[in-house]
Amino acid sequence: MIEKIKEISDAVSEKISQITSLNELGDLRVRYLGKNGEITALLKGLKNISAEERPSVGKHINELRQKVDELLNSYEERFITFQKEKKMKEEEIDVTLSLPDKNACGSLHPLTLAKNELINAFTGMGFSVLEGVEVEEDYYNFQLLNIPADHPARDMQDTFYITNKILLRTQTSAVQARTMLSQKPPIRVICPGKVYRADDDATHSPMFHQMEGLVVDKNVNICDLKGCLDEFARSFFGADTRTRLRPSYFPFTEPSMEMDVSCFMCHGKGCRLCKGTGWIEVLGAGIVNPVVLDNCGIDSKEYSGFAFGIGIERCAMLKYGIPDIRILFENDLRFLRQYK
Ligand code: 2NM
Repeated sequence: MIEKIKEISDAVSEKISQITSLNELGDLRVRYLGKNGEITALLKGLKNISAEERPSVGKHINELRQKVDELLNSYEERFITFQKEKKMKEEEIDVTLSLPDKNACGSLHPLTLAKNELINAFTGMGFSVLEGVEVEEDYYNFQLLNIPADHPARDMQDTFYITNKILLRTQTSAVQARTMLSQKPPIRVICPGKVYRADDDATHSPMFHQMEGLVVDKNVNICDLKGCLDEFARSFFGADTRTRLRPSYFPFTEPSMEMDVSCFMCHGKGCRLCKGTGWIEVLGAGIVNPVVLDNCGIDSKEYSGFAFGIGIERCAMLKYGIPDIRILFENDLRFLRQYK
């Protein structure tokens, strides 16, 4: 019996040192101290032992039972503490770490901002917005607009040709030519969009954005043109902006002119932005050449119109003080984030 007690004592010590979970600890408790456990069985067997030996053997068994119970309890405690600490370590949070900015969100590109402002200025005056195709036919891009075959714009050096007759549009006027062909006056449209020219330096990009406008109705004249563009200039560059028209030349308008706005940085005194002149050139415009109206199926004896073309990059560069057009297309986040 004493041997059996020693055997169990050793077995428990060995087994308990190998357990890896509370479940295994529970199993051990059942195996030794449970109703049908090995130590319980020893106690039950006491009745078969002689009366002289019974007290001493009984004492040993009780001591064993107590020892195993204490051992199991202490392991259980250690196990629970160990698991708690492990969990704490795993879930440790460094409250001094800075969080990723959950409120971070994108913003519109400065060109989109400028385009939206240009559109707002004109839709406020009753213009509709029209977009067309970027791959255009020579016929709509040049021919209808009175740009002759020997005009420099038609040169391979200036225009990206896809075939003899198909090209990347060099201006959005083609959209307006198509509009005149398909709609009856009164026409009041603006056409913002990408245009392409073989040009590349600090102020020119081979792809850039333009917004052209067209008004066709009865008795449209230069006063209408000036009133409309003055209104635009004050809306886009500020209420105190003054404008001036200078003569110019475009094949699709006659007469043609360019519009300057008073420099919004120095208010006309002369500075770096306006190169000391007090004026900044912002757009080209003119009375639609009667030839263009007739080409597009509108009777030039009954109707007249004015048209204009604005460079969106140029407007954005002026308004946001951007010195080089290429910055607009590099997508450097340090630049873009300034326009939130
Ligand atoms: C400009 C300057 C002047 C223009 C003309 C037309 C059309 F289709 F009516 F003929 N659209 N846009 C125009 C006139 C464009 O850009 C500097």
